[in-house]
Parts: sequence; structure tokens; C-alpha cells
Amino acid sequence: MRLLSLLSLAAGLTTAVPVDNVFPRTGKSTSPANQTLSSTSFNLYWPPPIGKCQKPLIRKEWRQLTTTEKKQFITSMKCMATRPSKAPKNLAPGARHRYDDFNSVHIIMSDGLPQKTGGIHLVGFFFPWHRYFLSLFETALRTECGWTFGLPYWDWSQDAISNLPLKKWPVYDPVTGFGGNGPLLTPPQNATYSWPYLTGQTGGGCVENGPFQNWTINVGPGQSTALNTRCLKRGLNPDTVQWLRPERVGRAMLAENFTEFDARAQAPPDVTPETTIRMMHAAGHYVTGGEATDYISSTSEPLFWLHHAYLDKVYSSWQAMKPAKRLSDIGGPSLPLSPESPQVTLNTTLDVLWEGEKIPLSKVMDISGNEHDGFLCYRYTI
Ligand SMILES: [Cu+2]
Repeated sequence: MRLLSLLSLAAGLTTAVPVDNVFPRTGKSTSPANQTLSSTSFNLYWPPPIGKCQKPLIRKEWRQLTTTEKKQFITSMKCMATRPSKAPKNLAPGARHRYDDFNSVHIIMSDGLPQKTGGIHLVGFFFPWHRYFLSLFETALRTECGWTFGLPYWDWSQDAISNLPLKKWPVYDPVTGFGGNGPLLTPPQNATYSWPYLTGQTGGGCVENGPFQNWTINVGPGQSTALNTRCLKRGLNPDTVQWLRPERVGRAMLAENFTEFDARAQAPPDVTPETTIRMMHAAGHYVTGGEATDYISSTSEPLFWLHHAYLDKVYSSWQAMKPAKRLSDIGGPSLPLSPESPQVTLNTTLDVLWEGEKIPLSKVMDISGNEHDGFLCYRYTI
């Protein structure tokens, strides 16, 4: 019965989806004209290097890195927590190292969610803002901490159908991954700004193995950037796996316009705590649990970057299906939980504080930097 309903769901999604295409800027198509999306392996495809992005940085899935590359990446990530902070003391008094700096930008820019007065979540520029933020972190890893590739991504949809228990997921491997769970806390505890809905997490305490066992976070939780030195907490949560299945990704990929895509990937317009947690963006944080469930300082969790890189991969793949339209399609509210607030446009400003220039959103619409006078130049592996 279960299998049957799954198959019928898959059948619904594998219906041929006309993909008008493709890359009018080159006049050549590199993808099949009648591409279809399947629930388990929709074919993501990319333009060849074009225009000014001739040598894109390649962002690979975590499993595609060699063991040596995985170790190098973790070393670079940990290096960020050894380089001295450059953040202005008045804005991030607790920041001690470069990782704290990025965490502080996310914390400060998330401010306003509880009061609905601002922030980078549950707004129409959620995807572009995080895209810009990730590219700056990727640059810092490369220029300050010796990483030589693109930011890796974590395709959790592969894990979600692997039938492996969470502790066996490659990203949680203590030797070749980011390490595993913390001990179970009784009673279970939520991170400061978790939405109220959080059951099922199996840990909650400081991570007990792997490279981030002695990870030191100095800012957060929640909205504070005052000094608060602490460990990284995790509470792996198997209840969230159902919301990370490939069907969820496929459903977002089938969205006709950006606001629909955003509603399927991030949050529906009538968002509530209960609906949010079932969306793949939040579920990809909640599966790791602990600090990752803090909407404001979820950046404390190193897997933040790999999770968001995958979301960005899905977003850019969706754009690549109809680039003529989707590299300019944006919308949604400018204030969180406020559908009546002014709509986001290509001119909406993206602010990353001291980590980079304020830019119009249009500049990050195209990951190959050709449209809207962009500057990004990377692509994802399939
Ligand atoms: Cu965020």
C-alpha cells in the first residue's frame, strides 16, 4: 500500500514537463529538448561556460569529494575559527574569529523575524541573499583558509531515501564527515529561536565525536552577538527525513514562477511554525537539530553551508530550465510573515554588513554572472 502510493506520487511527477529552453545566450542547447523530471532523479543540466564565466568554480556534492578533499575542506572550515575577527566591535562584540564574523552577519541580518520587522528569512529575497552570503563565505574559505574548490553541497534527498539511520549518513561520519550527535538531553531542549514545533530529536548536547567536537562558537544563540563561548550542539532528528525526500525537491522544481518555487522550498504564504518545519529548507536544518534549529544563529553549525549550497543548487537548476524568464523572476514579501509588505524586486538591496558591498538583488540572479551585470561564476555538479 505504502509502495503503491509512493509509485503513484512518482508517476505524477514524472509526467513530461515541457522545458522550453534553453540557453538563448549561446543559441545552442546542451540538454534534451523534452526533458522530464522524475521524483528521484530529475536531470539537472547546465549551460557550458559562456560569456564572462569561462572557468566556473565547481561545487561538488559531499560524496563526490575524495577523502583527501573532504579532510582539506574540514581543515579550511576549522581554519576560519582560528583567524582573528575583522567585524566591527560595536556590531559583533563577541566575535573572536572569522567564523564568528559570518555567524554574526547572519545573526544581525536575521534580527526582526520575531517582531516581523526585517530579516532574511520568510521573505522574497531569502534565496538571493543566501546565495550572495554563501559566495562570500566561499571566497573567504579560499582566500583566507586555503580551500581550492567551490563550496561543497549536501544533497540530503539522497540520504532521505537511503534507508540508513542518520548516524550512518556520510555527512555525520566522525572521520570523513562533520561528526555526529550530541547526548540526549532530558528534558529535550530547543535552541533559543527554534519554532515551537520540535519533537523527535535524539540528542541535543555538545557533539561527542568528529572534527567539530571542540568547535568554539562565540556569538548567538538567537539575536545576541555578545561574547557567549560554547560548544556546538546537535540533536539529529529522524522525524524530519520524510520532508527531505526527492519528491519535495521535484515538487519545487515543477513550480511555474518564482513565488511558487519559494513557497514550495522555503515557506508557503500562510506560513505557520508547523508548516515551516515541513518545508525542505527548515527540515534540512532540523534534521541536524541543536544549534541548527536556531533560525538566527543556525550558521553556528558548519553543515549550514552545505545545506544552503544544495538549496542554491535546486534554485539555480530551476532557473536554468527557463533562463530567459527565471533569471529575472523575483517577488514575495520584503518583511517576514507580512504578505502585505512591499514586494521584493530586482532592485531590492542585499545587505551583508561588513562582509561585502550592498548590492541590488539583480546582481546575483545568474550564477554565471552574465545577466544583470552579475559577478558570480560557479556551477554545480550533477
Ligand atoms: Cu539563513
